[in-house]
Amino acid sequence: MDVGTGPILYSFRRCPYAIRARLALAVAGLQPGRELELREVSLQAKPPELLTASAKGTVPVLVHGDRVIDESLDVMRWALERHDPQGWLSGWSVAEAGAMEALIAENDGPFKQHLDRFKYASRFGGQRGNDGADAAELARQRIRHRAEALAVLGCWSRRLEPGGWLLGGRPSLADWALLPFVRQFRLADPEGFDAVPQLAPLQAWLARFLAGPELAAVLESPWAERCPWHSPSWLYHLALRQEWQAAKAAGTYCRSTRGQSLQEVGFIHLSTAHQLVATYGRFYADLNPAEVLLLVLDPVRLAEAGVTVRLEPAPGSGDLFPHLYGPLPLAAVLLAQPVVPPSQARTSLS
Ligand SMILES: N[C@@H](CCC(=O)N[C@@H](CS)C(=O)NCC(=O)O)C(=O)O
Repeated sequence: MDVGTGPILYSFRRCPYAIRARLALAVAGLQPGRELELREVSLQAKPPELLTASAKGTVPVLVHGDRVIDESLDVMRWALERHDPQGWLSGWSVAEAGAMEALIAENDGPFKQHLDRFKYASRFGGQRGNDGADAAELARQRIRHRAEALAVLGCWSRRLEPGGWLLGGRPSLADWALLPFVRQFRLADPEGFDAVPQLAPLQAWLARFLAGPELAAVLESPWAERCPWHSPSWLYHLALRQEWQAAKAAGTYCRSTRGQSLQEVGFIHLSTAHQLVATYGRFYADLNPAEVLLLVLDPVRLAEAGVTVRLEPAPGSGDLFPHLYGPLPLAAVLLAQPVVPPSQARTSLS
């Protein structure tokens, strides 16, 4: 299978749903850059390609030919149906398969609800404010959701005792599907989690996962590029951090490229996704990468703001580059993210 014709996975490094999908794809032997194209996205600016594939806009999404799989469990099953060398899905009795389904439903339903309301209490707190009454109510809700989540974890912990895995002596789909969420629960309050004596079997189960090669593999490159994928539907501009900050304060960005203004040049230099590596290498590679930002621009918003983009030849290059005639409308900037130099990013700037 070639990348380009093979499956594409839209993913987000930290997302527990995406982590479990990547765990299954990895065990099935589908590696990014070889059997699969990995597109790390930003949840703040989802690329049009992802939203066209699946309008609900969640990750992970796997696209293979005409097929779109936009639920993490379905991605896991799709991968394991191709190759399940460790028997995550196969070799279980009907009753065990039923128990697996029930555990996953409990995780994705009530446990995830309590986890979110414990971890992100303020997002779910309704009316927010600085007044003490609201803060006290939020704190009470947080404690309640933690207790409810711990009750679910207690049940799972008791299941682990006979063999160390949720269904006994070997890991199943349920273990791999739940582990990223229990990891997330612990991350919200590691000391608190580690201090619950009734959870000893679950703590050991999680610790083995945290120390194991499977999780490390899918949190590292190439499985988990930190830099979002560059969409061919977007345009890009490399900016100096200081100049971008000044522009935001002033409400207008008028730099053309490094050391030159819009007024001097007549347009702002932009790049397409495939031109970024070369543009960075030619003009910014000698700078501290922390001083360079990659601005992600939405051409639709540029057009709505009434500015013109023309594709024009750049001197010394056979390529046509997008040139923006007028100040950059700040509303068209979807993201301003620290640049990741190609040497650190593998595929991320290409
Ligand atoms: N049921 C979906 C849930 C996926 C999900 O909610 N992913 C989160 C990230 S962890 C997401 O994409 N949220 C959309 C957003 O934040 O805009 C699945 O299992 O794939």
